[in-house]
Order: sequence, then C-alpha cells, then structure tokens
Amino acid sequence: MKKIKYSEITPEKIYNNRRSFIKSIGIGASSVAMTSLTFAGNALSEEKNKNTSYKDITTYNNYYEFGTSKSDPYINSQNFKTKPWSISIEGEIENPINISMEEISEMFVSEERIYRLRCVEGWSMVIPWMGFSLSKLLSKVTLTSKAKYVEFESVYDPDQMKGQRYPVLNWPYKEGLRIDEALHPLTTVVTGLYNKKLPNQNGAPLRIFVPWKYGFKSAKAIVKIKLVEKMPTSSWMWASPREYGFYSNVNPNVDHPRWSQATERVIGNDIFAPRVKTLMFNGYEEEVASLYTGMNLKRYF
Ligand SMILES: Nc1nc2c(c(=O)[nH]1)N[C@H]1C(S)=C(S)[C@@H](COP(=O)(O)O)O[C@H]1N2
Ligand SMILES: [Mo]
Repeated sequence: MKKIKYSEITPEKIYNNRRSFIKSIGIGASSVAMTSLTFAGNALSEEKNKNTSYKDITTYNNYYEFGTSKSDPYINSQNFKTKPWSISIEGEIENPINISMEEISEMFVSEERIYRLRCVEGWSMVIPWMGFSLSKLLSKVTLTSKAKYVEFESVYDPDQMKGQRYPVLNWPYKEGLRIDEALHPLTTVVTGLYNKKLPNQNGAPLRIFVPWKYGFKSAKAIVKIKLVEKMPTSSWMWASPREYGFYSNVNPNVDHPRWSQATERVIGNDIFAPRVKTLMFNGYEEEVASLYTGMNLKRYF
C-alpha cells in the first residue's frame, strides 16, 4: 500500500515576490449588502488577476480521492456518478434535513463569484465560481445553542474513488469552520464554474469554497453538514497537526513549518514569471478580519 509522506508535499521553489490585488466580483448578487461586499477589495485588473483558464482550473487539481498528482482528478473522475445526490444537515439543529440536488437548485439562485483560490502548497488561481452563500442553506435549519462549529463531510465511495483505497487521509475527507465563519456571506456553496455545471474534478455536484482560507478548507463533493459543539478535527489536522491548523487562514506572516507562505505562483503564468505576494486573508481582509479580532493568528493558525 502506498502511503504518501507529508514531507513529499512541498511547494514550488520561491523565486520572487511581486503582486497585486484581488479580483472578487459578484455578479447578480441578490442584496445590496452582498454587492458591496463582493466588490470590496476589488482594486486590480492586472495580468495576474485575470481569470485562470478553464483548462488549468479543470486539469490542475487537488482531490486525493482520485489520486495525489495534479492531473489525477481530471483523468480519474470523469465517470464519477453524481446523480442521485443529496446532502444531510444534522447535529445541533431542531430539524435535521436531507436535501436533494434538485431541491437545492430550485431553492437557491447561483451567481457568479470570482474568487482567488490559494493552495497551502504555494500556488493560486482566480476562478469564476457559480454558487450562493452557505448562510442561505443554513437558514433552512434552526440551530440549537450548542451549534458552535460546522463540520463538512465529503463522499466516501472507494469503489468509485480509488484514492480512498489507500490511507493517505482518514477518509471521508472532513473539514470544519467556526459557526460565524460558516455564516459569513463569502463562504460559498459552489455549484459550477465558468457558467457551467461543476466538473467532477472540481468537486461536483457540490463543494464548499472559503475565499480567505487555504484551498484544503474547501471540501469537495460534500454529503453531510453537521452542526457540532466542539471544534471538529479536519482530515489535514489529523494527518499533520503541526502543519495544518483548524483555522488555516491565508496569512503571509505565518509560515508553514516547512516553507514560507509569503508569496505564491499564479497558475497559467509562464513558469519563469515572478511569484506574487500573498495578501492577508487572501485579499479579503476588509471583509473578514473582524472575525478574528483579538486572536493570536500565529497560535490559531
Ligand atoms: N474532498 C476533497 N476536497 C478537497 C481536496 C481533496 O483532496 N478532497 N483538496 C483540497 C485542496 S488541497 C485544494 S487546493 C482544493 C483544490 O480545488 P480545485 O481542484 O477545485 O482547484 O480542493 C480542496 N478540497
Ligand atoms: Mo491545497
């Protein structure tokens, strides 16, 4: 059995640092508050902030259920069955529900949300997602007073996902957020990208996207959302607690124990193009910094 070592997961070498701003434009946002929120921190339009190509977004992926190399998810996920699909919402709520994809697309309007994905490995992409705020989905359930955290669970199906036949992570893939992070309007339920339905390799039929956190916080192919009282242990915390904390906010001032997080390589750029500076909270500081007032972000990494 192949067990990959975490020391094999390394970022590309750091060349240089130059950088710019973040493009976060929400089109068709349903409220004024949302519109100003998605337009905030939008000061850019340089080359490196242009949308990553559809090809790069859909062929350079991390999705260990389908293999650990970047090309594996595209190659191995094409026949993955995403129908029928439903999500259960359970735990510390008055009214557990199970909601099908059909119901989800009827109940929630997906809008375009162009957000940067910053992987903990040191690369980034700008992706025109389609989706809606997780808070809208969570408004369908009544939280109990013990609902302090949200745990996301990805699908477990080793027959279809050959990566799950190896103990690379403690399957199923799990992630979590504090309840206020989960209810923040930037926290998105993703249903598509580039105005098309979500490709399997990007987490079809439904994945989470949290723009100010490292990419691994954004679980793909989710089947369960569980409200819990205690901080959940995510798959990456379980794999290497020293390297991957619960919060995992993008923070250029807090290095990964084995590499700097100060810069990133923009996918799609020439390989000799300079790296760009990573921004605090991935460029969404204005929107989310208040969630962490008074917290020591080196300790709560
Ligand atoms: N279920 C699941 N979700 C996952 C992963 C995974 O291996 N399994 N990889 C994470 C990581 S490390 C990143 S960077 C992003 C990549 O998303 P993308 O392939 O859509 O760009 O998905 C995240 N979500
Ligand atoms: Mo990642």
